[in-house]
Amino acid sequence: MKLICRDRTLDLGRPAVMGVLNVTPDSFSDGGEHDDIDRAVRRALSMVEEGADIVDIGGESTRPGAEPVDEALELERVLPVIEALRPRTGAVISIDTVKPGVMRAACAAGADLINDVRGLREPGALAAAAETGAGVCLMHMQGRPRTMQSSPNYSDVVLDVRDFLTERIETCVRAGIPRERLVVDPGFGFGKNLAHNLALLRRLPELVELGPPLLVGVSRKSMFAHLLGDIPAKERLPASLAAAAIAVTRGARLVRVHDVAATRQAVDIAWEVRDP
Ligand code: 9MG
Repeated sequence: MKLICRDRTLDLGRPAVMGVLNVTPDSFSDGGEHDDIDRAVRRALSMVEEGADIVDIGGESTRPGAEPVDEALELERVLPVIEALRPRTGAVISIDTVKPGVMRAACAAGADLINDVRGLREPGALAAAAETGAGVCLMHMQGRPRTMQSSPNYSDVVLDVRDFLTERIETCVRAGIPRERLVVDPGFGFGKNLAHNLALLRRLPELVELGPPLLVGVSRKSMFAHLLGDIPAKERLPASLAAAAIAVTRGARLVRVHDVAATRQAVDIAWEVRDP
C-alpha cells in the first residue's frame, strides 16, 4: 500500500508514524521569531530521527474549545517552519489546516500532505487540494472545535463516520484527487464522547473496508482521562501506546502522535502480530 504525496511516495508496507508539531502559542511564542523557528525545526528533525515518517505542522489549535485564528497569523506561524525544514529532511511534511489559502501556500513552501480535520469542506478547499497534487487526510468531525464536545450525537457512530468518509472520498475523486492520494481518519475526540471513541476503536475494520489507508490520532487525548481518571495529557503515554497498538492490529496504517520513539516501538510490534 502506497500514498502519493506530490513527488514523494510514502510506502505503507509498515505503519507510518506522523509526529505532531504544533506551532501555536502554547508550544512556542507567537509570530515567527527566529528562535522559535529554529526550535520547531530541531523538534521536527528529532522526531524524524526517532522514526517519524511524516511531520504534521499546525498553526491553529483544533482542541475542544479552541477559537479559530485568521489566515495571516496561521501562515506567519507555519510557513517559515516548512521553508526551513523542507531542505533538511526527506520525511513527508504535512500541513494541518482547513484553509484553502494555507493549503496552497504551505504546499508552495514544501508541504507534501494536507491534513484537514474538516475533510475539505471549507469553500474552495477541494479545488485547492486538487491543484497542489498533495496527499490529503480526510478526517471526520461533528461540529466545530469550539463546541463539538457539547452534545455529540449519532445513530450509529461507526456507520455515520463511514458514510461521511465514503461521501468525501467520492467527492475528492470527482474533484480530481485520485484515491492513491487519500487517507481517511475517523477523528477520535472530534465531536465524540467516550462511548463513540471506543466503538470506533473496536470497529476500525469496518473503516478499513473503505479502501484508502486509515489514520488514527489518539495520542494524549482526553478520552483516556474519561476512562482512567483525570490524568494530565503528558502522563497519558501508556494509554496512548496501548490504543495506537490496538489501532494497528485493527488495520490502521498511520498513527498521529506526540511521542514518536515510544510509538514507533509499539506499532512495530503490533504490526508483526496483526491478522494477515
Ligand atoms: C490536527 N489533529 C488533531 N487530532 C487529529 C487526529 O486525530 N487526526 C488528524 N488527522 N488530525 C488531527
